[in-house]
Amino acid sequence: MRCVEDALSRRKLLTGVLGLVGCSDRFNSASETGEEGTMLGTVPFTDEQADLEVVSGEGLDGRLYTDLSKLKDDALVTPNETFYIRTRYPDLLDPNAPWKIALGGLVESPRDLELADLAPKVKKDLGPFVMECSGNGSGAGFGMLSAARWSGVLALDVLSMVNVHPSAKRVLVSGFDGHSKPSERSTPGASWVFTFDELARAGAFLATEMNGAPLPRDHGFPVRLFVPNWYGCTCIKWVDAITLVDDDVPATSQMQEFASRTHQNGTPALARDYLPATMDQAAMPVRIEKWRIGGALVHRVIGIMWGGYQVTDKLAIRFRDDERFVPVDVHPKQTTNATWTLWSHDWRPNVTGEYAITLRVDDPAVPQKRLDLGFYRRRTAVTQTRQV
Ligand SMILES: Nc1nc2c(c(=O)[nH]1)N[C@H]1C(S)=C(S)[C@@H](COP(=O)(O)O)O[C@H]1N2
Ligand SMILES: [Mo]
Repeated sequence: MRCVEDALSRRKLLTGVLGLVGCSDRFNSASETGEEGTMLGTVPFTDEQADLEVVSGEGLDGRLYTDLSKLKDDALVTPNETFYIRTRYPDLLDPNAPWKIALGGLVESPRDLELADLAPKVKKDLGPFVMECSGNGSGAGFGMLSAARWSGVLALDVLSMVNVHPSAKRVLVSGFDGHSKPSERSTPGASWVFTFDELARAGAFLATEMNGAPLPRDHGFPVRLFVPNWYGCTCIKWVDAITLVDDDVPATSQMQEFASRTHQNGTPALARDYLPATMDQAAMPVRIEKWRIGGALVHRVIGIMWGGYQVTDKLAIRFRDDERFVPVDVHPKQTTNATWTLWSHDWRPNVTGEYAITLRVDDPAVPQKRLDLGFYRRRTAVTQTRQV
């Protein structure tokens, strides 16, 4: 790492004055070379006009988009107030009624679980985990993506509270979706079917707390499902039923609605024909800073990588489709796929004009469906090159 090798001694000298530590501050303010530059401002992405961090709409059309440009290495958890929202608290829910989850289907004796039954099994601080809406996109400033620390009860611990019949092969998790206003875009009735193995492998849990506070209403109060590394559409909010089912159950309306966004082969009729709605390795830029460093202009592109099934050090970037991909600088190294990791890249374009920023992982062994599709491409206009 250039930063460590060349700049550490100089940085040490500066540390006392500027309060900088190592070079992880690169995502915040200091220059990569250790030579102090001046940040001149930020450059916007082209054609992205989403209103960020304001709640809009109601019920199934309720939204809030997280402002990812604020991500910094000391601010990698999204506060509850600005965590993205897809579907707001159903107005037909009574927040004061005692909560019950009907645990039934192919079990010996069905029962209603109360919050008091779950409380002793809550595991604190299971996170941080990212969650992304499978319908994320430029219309939302790509802000249907956030990370939080979660507490909750592992799904397998919930299932161990009943005797499961041997014919039970899958688990249907359903949430309340009573909205008095019909939606303009979405189908009500949130539910998803999982195998035991999928729940176990993902470490799925019924979340009761988010960032150390009770779940906010819009995020599923009092109980939601969280499936680490699966798309948000599987993370059912206001969970009110868990039903053990056999291998022939139909796909739910939610699974069908989200089939293309979770990259299924068509829209299968049966739950067992769905692929896990997991997130392949993904990455995108979230902020472009303009710096003057030693008389030269540098566009510092800051971004995130998330999703994926194994850590990688092969993330690469290009700015035009006819360019070669060059490695980006991930520091500190990616150590987990559970939450996002920051990267940065100092870019010195020679000509002004429009650029399309594309990332990919230079490793054929790493599944990256959405990167292959150019799903997270963001464009920017360069109005100034080299000299300042
Ligand atoms: N009951 C219910 N649960 C739901 C939904 C819904 O409409 N109703 N939307 C799903 C979708 S598509 C996403 S992306 C996540 C969003 O969770 P969040 O609003 O807490 O970010 O919730 C999921 N759980
Ligand atoms: Mo979603």
